[in-house]
Amino acid sequence: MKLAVIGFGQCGSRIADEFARLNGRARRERGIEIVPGAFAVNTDVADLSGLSCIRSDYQHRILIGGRKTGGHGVGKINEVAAEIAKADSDKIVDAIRATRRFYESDAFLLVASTAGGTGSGSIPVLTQTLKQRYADKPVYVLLVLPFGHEEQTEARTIYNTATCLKSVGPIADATILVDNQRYVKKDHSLKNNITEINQLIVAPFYDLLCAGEEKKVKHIGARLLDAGDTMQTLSGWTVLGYGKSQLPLISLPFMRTRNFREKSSEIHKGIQAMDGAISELSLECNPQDSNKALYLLAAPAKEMNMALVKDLADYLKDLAPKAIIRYGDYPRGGGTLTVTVILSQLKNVAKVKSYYDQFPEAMHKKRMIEEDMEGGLKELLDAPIDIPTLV
Ligand SMILES: Nc1nc2c(ncn2[C@@H]2O[C@H](COP(=O)(O)OP(=O)(O)OP(=O)(O)O)[C@@H](O)[C@H]2O)c(=O)[nH]1
Ligand SMILES: [Mg+2]
Repeated sequence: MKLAVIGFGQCGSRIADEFARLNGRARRERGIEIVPGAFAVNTDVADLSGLSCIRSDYQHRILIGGRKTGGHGVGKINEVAAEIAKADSDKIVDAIRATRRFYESDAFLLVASTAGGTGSGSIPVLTQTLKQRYADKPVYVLLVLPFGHEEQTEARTIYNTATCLKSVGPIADATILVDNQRYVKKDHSLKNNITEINQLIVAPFYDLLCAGEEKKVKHIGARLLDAGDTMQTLSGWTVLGYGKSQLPLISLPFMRTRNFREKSSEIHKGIQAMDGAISELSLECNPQDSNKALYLLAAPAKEMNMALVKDLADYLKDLAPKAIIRYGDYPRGGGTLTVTVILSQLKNVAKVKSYYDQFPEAMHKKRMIEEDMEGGLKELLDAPIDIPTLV
């Protein structure tokens, strides 16, 4: 499956940059293309300059609202970003359309954080615009939810998140939710953490996108998972998971024989990777709430067989009994066995509901801050009468 990835705001652009890097890896390692176009859209010119893999021309790094913001961002006010995106949506679509390889993509993936201003305000507008202009290309959205401490300290966090979720949810073909807080590792500085978090966010896409694009027979699975399967699964609120098992040395090509014990360890490794994927989901949720699910098993060919693929399907069925389950295998090189899981069409997402529940209080706080600022400004303007003015 090939994606046109468009990042909005700083977080979205950095993750789109990570997708561009993933495409480079797919080209190098597997000789295939998975992201024929990666784009960054921002109101902040400095953030656009900080990217490394997205091409640096104006058609791939798209500055919007330049006249209104002077290239300095919208300072978390997502209503302003939405206005700017409405005014500049033609500019964005024209830039993307004009790029050489855009037409190869099967679907759009739009990415932004929900807590900032630019990303959370512009992503709903462009989701709608792209849905209207490209009836045959699904528009998927990946939204990054804020860290716990941001919810407590910044009044705009809940306001922006709730308005963004409400605006995107009903119009996107699927909304993939990623919770920053789930990726926090205490022993890193925030800068390193963010880069590492972004790599973890895109990791589940690698095998998933590559599997259907393979051209070499030895890399085509007995049960091939292609773009159609993924598109049939992605719908509504969605989470992703990715689990990995290190394979024993026996998997090296010169050690081919194995006994029944090693065979049972093969199943164990598969279950272990599936457990890893489920416990590391991009957002905490109950798998029982999903109506559509998918998993992809990727490992060297001799580490997989249809019995293992089927066992894992049964295992996922136990976890998500109501879901229609699609699955496939992807024989590839390397010393690991990985399982990628998508749980989609979730009918209940506690975290989304908690943002909606907190909204009235966030709205109240936002008003208080605005009134406070207006009051303070007025007090400053009401200078004592005996001070002379110069104009
Ligand atoms: N995972 C991840 N989160 C990020 C990254 N950069 C920022 N964030 C999170 O995104 C939110 C802030 O949004 P940004 O994307 O920086 O804001 P923006 O869309 O550029 O909007 P403004 O700067 O307000 O115009 C916070 O919750 C940050 O923790 C990133 O590279 N990766
Ligand atoms: Mg910004």
